[in-house]
Amino acid sequence: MERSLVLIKPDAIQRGLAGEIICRLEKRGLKIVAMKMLQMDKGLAQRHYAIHEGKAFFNDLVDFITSSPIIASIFQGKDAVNVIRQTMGTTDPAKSLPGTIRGDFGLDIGHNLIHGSDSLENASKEITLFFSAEEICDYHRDIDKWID
Ligand code: DAT
Ligand code: MG
Repeated sequence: MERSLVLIKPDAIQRGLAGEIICRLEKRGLKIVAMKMLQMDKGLAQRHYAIHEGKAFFNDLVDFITSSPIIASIFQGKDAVNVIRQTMGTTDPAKSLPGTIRGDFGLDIGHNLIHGSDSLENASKEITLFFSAEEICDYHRDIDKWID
C-alpha cells in the first residue's frame, strides 16, 4: 500500500476549498493516515521544493507556500501516488481536465490548490519532512475490503 504527501495549499485554505479537496480524495477510496494545519516557514519551503531551486518561479513559489496556513496530510491506498496525481490534474490548472481538482477550481499555475508527491521515492522523503513516525496513524478500516 502506498503513501503520498498531500498539501492543501494557501489558496485552497483561503478559498474554503479544503473540505472539498479532502472529500474528493476520501471518496476515491484513499485513507487519511495523518493530517495537520501549519504555516510553512522559508526553510521548510526551500527543503520541500529543493528540486526547483534556481528556476525562475522558485522565489514566488516559496513566497506563496509560506504566505498563509496549509493543511499537510498523508493519504494511503493502492497506487496512491499516481491516483492522487490524476485526481489533482496537471500542474497548470488552465490545462487540467474538468473533473480534476485543479481543472475544476483553478486558473493559474501559481495558485494550483494542492501538492501531491510525484513518485514513491519523493513521497517518502516529503513525508519525513512534515511528519514524525508518531504522527502517522496505522489503522484498519472495515470498508477497505470493498475498495482495495
Ligand atoms: P506539481 O505541483 O504539479 O508537482 P511541479 O513540481 O513541477 O508541479 O512544480 C511545483 C510548483 O511550482 C507547482 O505546483 C506550481 C509551481 N510552478 C511549476 N512550474 C511553474 C511555472 N512554469 N511557473 C510558475 N509556477 C510554476
Ligand atoms: Mg511536484
